Amino acid sequence: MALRLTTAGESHGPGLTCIVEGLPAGLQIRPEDLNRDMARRQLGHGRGGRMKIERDSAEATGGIRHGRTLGGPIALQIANRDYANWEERMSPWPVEGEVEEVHLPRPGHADLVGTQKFKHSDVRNILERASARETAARVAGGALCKLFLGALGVAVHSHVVQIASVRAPALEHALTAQDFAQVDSSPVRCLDAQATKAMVREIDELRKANESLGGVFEVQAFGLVPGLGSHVSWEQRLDGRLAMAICSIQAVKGVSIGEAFAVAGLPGSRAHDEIFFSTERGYYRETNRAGGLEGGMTTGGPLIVRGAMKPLPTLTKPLRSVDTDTREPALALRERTDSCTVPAAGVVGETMVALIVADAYRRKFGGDHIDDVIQALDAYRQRIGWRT
Ligand code: EPS
Repeated sequence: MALRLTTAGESHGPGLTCIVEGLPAGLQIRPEDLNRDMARRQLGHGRGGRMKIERDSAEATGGIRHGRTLGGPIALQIANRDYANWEERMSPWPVEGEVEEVHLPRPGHADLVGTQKFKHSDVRNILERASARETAARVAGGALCKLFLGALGVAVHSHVVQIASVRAPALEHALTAQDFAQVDSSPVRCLDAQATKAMVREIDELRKANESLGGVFEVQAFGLVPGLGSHVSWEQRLDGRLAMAICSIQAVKGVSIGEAFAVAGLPGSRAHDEIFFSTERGYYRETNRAGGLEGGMTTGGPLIVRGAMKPLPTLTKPLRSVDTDTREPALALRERTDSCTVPAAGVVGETMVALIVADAYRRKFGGDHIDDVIQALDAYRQRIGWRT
């Protein structure tokens, strides 16, 4: 049994849809559980004018009855409020008037390659779907995955560790789920107060200079059972599945798991997590350099995944490009845009980690009703003597 999340919709079209297939029946869902994460995704210093227009909320149109999942595909709809300003340009059906085409691809965006591949002359046919607006639909579906994981004792959180040249200081202790309680009150979703101030300053300064900013977010999942994922074949290794999911987020170009890039430079004796056993704790480790994964399987320690985001490719002072109609040199499309979305990308990262981990629980424990899943999980925990 696998879990699937599919989205449809364009940034300025009528709306977005998310379909999640593979969740068990009997899971309790409240509208506020979906909308909390959707609102969190809209926060963050550095967003542009669009976020003043949208107030994202998901309407369930299938798979949920009286607040419980039925076991079939779940459909969620998110309206684009901005569609009111784009009705003619983005109408699904032919319109009377002339709609101007976009012919100025932005370096770093899907624009040019997308038009070549899909035989479109209008760049808008590509940029509308490539837009990170699509992540609103992912987050709605991801909230369902988080609710499923919550019923199994798993919590997924995120924080920002770098924006442009500003890095949050390395933490002296391992984080727990409680450490994330206040993270959304930082305007950049950073756990360090000093770094928050420096990051806000960096965004303001670079935005004034017509620049966009990238950065790094970290997602951690707590309460996992050991043995999710598998070493037996490449596509079941959880490291690989997580890397793909994080790299699928718009503008993410790099992923690391645990202390990946740091341990690459260390001798083996300082790179791994030694194993201990006590009758009270069972098997345990005192470090978590592996980020909670060994051999493509969860160890039971916190899962730690980072995503590195490039600066957004829509620039208010555009880069050089070519007019695809005339093939003459031209400046790239200049559009309303965000200058920094790393804080929002962290929330999307939570979604993607929740999806991959929830899928791993579905594959391992099956079950048509949530009670069946809990029963199978309890039996496994007992078999391996897992106490945490
Ligand atoms: C985006 C450009 C901006 C962002 C958008 C992603 O939209 P607009 O072109 O309407 O100003 O605000 O993100 C969202 C709308 C969202 O909900 O996150 C892009 O080109 O990727």
